Amino acid sequence: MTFEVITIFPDFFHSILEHGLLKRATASGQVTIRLHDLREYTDDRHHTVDDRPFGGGPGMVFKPEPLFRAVEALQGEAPERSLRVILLSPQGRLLTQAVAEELSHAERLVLICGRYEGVDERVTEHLACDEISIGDFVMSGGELPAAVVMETTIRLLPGVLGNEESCEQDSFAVPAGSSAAEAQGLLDCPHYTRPAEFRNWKVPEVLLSGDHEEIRQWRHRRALEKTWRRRPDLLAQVTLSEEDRRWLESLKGTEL
Ligand code: 9D3
Repeated sequence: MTFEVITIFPDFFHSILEHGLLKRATASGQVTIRLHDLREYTDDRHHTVDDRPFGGGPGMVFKPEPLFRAVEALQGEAPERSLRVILLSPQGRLLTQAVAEELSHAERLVLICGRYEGVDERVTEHLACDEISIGDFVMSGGELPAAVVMETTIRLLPGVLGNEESCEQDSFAVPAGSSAAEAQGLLDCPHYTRPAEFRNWKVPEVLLSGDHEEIRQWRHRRALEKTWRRRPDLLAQVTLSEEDRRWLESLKGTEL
C-alpha cells in the first residue's frame, strides 16, 4: 500500500515515520509513505501556495493549481495504479474504524493536508474523491489528521501487527492488538498489573483468583458498564445478550 502525502510541511512527518508501527510497516516494505512538498508544484519565484479569498474575509486559501499539478504528476508516474485522493478537512466525513477499514483496501492513497482557512472548493469538488475529518475540534492543518489516518489504516493491514494467521471468517477471532471488548464495539475493561496493592488501592480480587470464567465475566461486565456510562451511543450498535441486558438493568439508578 502506498500513501502519497501532499503538504507544505514534509519535515513534520519525519519523526512519526521513524517510530513504532509506521516505522515497522515501512521498513518491512508492506507500506510506502512518500512525502511531497506542495511548494515544488508551484511555478512562481516565491513558491506561492495560497492566496486571498474571493469575496473578502480573513485568512488565506490554498490555490488550486499546485494541488492539481501535484496529484496529476503522481498519477502520471504510475497511470496503471489507480489513485484515491483524500482531502483532510474539518468538513469531511468523520474518521471511524469502519472508514479506516474501507481505506485499508486501497492500493494507493493521496492525502492532501490543508492549512490556513481552507482549500479552494474546486479541489474538493474535482480533485478529491473523499474528504475526511478526524473529529469535531479545530486543528491548524491536515498534517496531524493525515498521520492519524495513516496510523489507523496501516494497523489494519494483514501482517503489520503480526496477525497474518488470524482469519476473517472466524467471527470470534480478535484481531491482534485489540481486546475482546473492542472487537464487540465496547469500550475496554479496566486493566491492572503488579503490585496487587498500591498506596492502599487494591486490584479487584477476581483478577487474582485464577478463575478464568469469573474473570471473563467480570471483564465483560466492566466493559458493558463503562460503555453504558460513558458512550451510550456505542451501546446502541451492540447486540446484547439477555444476561447483558439484566446486568445493565441492575446498574440503572447507580449513575455516578
Ligand atoms: C478556525 C478556522 N475555521 C473556521 C473559519 C475553519 C478551519 C479551517 C482549517 C478550521 C480548521 C482548519 C484546519 N484543519 C484541518 O485542516 C483539518 C482538521 C481539523 O481541524 N479538525 C479535525 N479534522 C481535520 S482534518 C483537517
